[in-house]
Amino acid sequence: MLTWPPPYIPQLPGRGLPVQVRDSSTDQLVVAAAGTDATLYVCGITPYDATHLGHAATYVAFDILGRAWRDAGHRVRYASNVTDVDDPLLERAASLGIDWRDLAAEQTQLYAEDMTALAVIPPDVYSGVVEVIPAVVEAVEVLLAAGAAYRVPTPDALTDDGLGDVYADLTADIDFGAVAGLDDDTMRCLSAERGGDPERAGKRAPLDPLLWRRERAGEPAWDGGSLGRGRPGWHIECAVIARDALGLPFDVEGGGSDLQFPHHEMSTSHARLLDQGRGARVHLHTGMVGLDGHKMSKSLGNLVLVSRLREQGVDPMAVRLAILAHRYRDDWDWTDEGLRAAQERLEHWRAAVSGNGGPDADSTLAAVRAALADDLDTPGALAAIDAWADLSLAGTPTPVEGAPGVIGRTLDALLGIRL
Ligand code: 5CA
Ligand code: ZN
Repeated sequence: MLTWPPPYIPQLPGRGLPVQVRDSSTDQLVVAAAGTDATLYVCGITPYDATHLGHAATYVAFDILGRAWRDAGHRVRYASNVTDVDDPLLERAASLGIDWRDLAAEQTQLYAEDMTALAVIPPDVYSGVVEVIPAVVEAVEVLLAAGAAYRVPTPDALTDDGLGDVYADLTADIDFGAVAGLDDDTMRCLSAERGGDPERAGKRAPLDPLLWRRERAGEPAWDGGSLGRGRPGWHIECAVIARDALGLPFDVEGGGSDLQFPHHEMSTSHARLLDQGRGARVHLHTGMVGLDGHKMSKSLGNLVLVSRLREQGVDPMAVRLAILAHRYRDDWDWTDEGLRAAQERLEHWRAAVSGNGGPDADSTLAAVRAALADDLDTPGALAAIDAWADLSLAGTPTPVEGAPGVIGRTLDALLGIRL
């Protein structure tokens, strides 16, 4: 799948610190990348109702991780997906009376434009599910052959040839549950809420996730080799795309906190069984962005879209800055007030860097680096820039030539804010 153009990233003097993040599975601070190569998989959009502020906040958060990694000297490899065939997309296209492919293509394009405007560095590997169906089929065949998956009869399938849908048998994975650490009742509730089918008859256990769905009337389907025509389940898609793009184990698997269970629990379990090893070393989840106290979500329809704000003439850098004013792992509400504050901050910073000289920038750069290395503390980074800007506007007695340029490049390279 085509990505969007990468933003220019200016060079900074010196080097960033090793980046620590709080692993959402263990709640421990850990160094996010194990070696020189830093590998990241972030779950991409299901292309409808894109790109709302919740999506944007999640991708901006992981963009900050990628920038901090680069600054610390890592070679970053970033992979992401587009869930371009799945039940919610098909249902939305049906309710709009349009072809699901047209809806997916149009929304994926809009997402790319929004990401470009928000200066998000594009993934190195960017795959639609539709592009990786043969690899998914092969993976499901491997799990079946290993006894880690089983078939469930499908009397309602287009062709009742006895092959059935395929489900993962979670008892095959002794580490299942390690990603989210939830009890059974909670897992069952969340599974029902978030795309699972705990009530489906014929499964060995309620939580077992779908790997391959046989063709049903009116649904798209692809050649599935020995599985029969059908389409992939949700979690196996990310397991396969991440494995093929990054190898296993990779450093960080990320997304919003709504993905920790079941999606990342299941995709990590699939990855473990596919390669008898590990999925991601670290799981990282962003908080949920809400509006008026409710999670912003496609199903509730309480969305603020980046594209709508852009149409209204809002500076995308102000949108990005409004996001960065929050800790990535907190839940928070999008408000007009927050956007206004970001616009004012941007104006303040623009005025502060407009001179030739200013307060020494070295300690500010160091403070921004320290904040980002400390679990991506963007509010701390913004506070360091605020302090510099206040000094600059107050008029420093010993201005350093070129200091505003260093601050401008710091903002651009580390925070993705172009003044
Ligand atoms: N395609 C799947 C992942 S494989 C999916 O969850 N798509 S999505 O379009 O629903 O969400 C895209 C990303 O935005 C996910 O990482 C999701 O966790 C995140 N996200 C969704 N809603 C919010 C929200 N209100 N606040 C923060 N992040 C959100
Ligand atoms: Zn995913």
